[in-house]
Amino acid sequence: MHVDPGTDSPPPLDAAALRHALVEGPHAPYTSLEVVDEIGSTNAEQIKRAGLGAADRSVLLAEFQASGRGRLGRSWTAPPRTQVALSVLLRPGAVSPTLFGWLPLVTGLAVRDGLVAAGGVDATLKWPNDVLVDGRKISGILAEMTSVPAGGDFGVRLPALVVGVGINVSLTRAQLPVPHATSLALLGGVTDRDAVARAVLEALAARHAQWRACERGSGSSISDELLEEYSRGCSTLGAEVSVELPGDVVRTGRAERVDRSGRLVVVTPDGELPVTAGDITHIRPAGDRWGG
Ligand code: BT5
Repeated sequence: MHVDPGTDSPPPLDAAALRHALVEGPHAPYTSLEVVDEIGSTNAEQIKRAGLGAADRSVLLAEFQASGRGRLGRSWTAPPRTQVALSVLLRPGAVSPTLFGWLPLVTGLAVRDGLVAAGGVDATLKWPNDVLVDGRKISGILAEMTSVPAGGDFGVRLPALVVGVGINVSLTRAQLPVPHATSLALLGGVTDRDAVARAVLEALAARHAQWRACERGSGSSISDELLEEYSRGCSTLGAEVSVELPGDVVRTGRAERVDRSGRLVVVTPDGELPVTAGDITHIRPAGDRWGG
């Protein structure tokens, strides 16, 4: 499907300026950055490229995705040039599986950092990694893992991780795919997509470097610093939540903390329930922080 952005659509991303800021220069955080007009899914493409030998820390942005992916087979949609849609390929070498579980959370924290720094909005995290403003979803994240040949003669494979981020920038109310979504434009925030993309990619680079450093610093476990910073930004903590577990089981309780494995620990009438995967609904906020 080809979708014409139309004459009154927002301007295209400035790929050369983004490359200049993020790829060129001795301390640039990324190894390559490409902007394509249209693609099925930036995540799917980066997984394919990982198998073809694409480098660690390469970035792909798309002006439009015809089949953007959400979690659990759901879809992610937005009209051309209305969002920042990107995927970063990470080839971190041998990182412990305990740390893999944290990648989506650390990515959410980075997107929140970037939106607070440059988006002009007060964003919070809904566990594990939805980014919300005023309880509405402004950004979704999908982290996927594949494995690629390590090189050499032994058939060894190493993990490659693709981190996909979609941020709603200029969508109007009529363009929102679901009523519980929002966009920077609707919130009176910054609608310069180059500025938003740059800030979010800088924040991702910083948080992913902090995440990689955990392997050396705290023995394959998330650092206290990242755990505390994630917890501070997470509006799920302290809220009354309803947890939809696999198999259509629903439990309610108070979200108390995120543990070292990245699980959400919910206190229910039957005791503590550590949640690994599951959809969370915020029923009642913690204090005055409302998180949707
Ligand atoms: C997510 O899934 O939120 C992950 C979205 C990741 C999208 C990025 S874009 C770049 C990269 N390439 C990809 O192909 N994907 C990534 P989940 O939590 O399952 O939420 C999906 C649900 O969010 C859908 O079922 C809709 O209800 C809703 N949704 C779809 N489009 C949305 C949008 N633009 N804004 C807010 N909500 C949306």
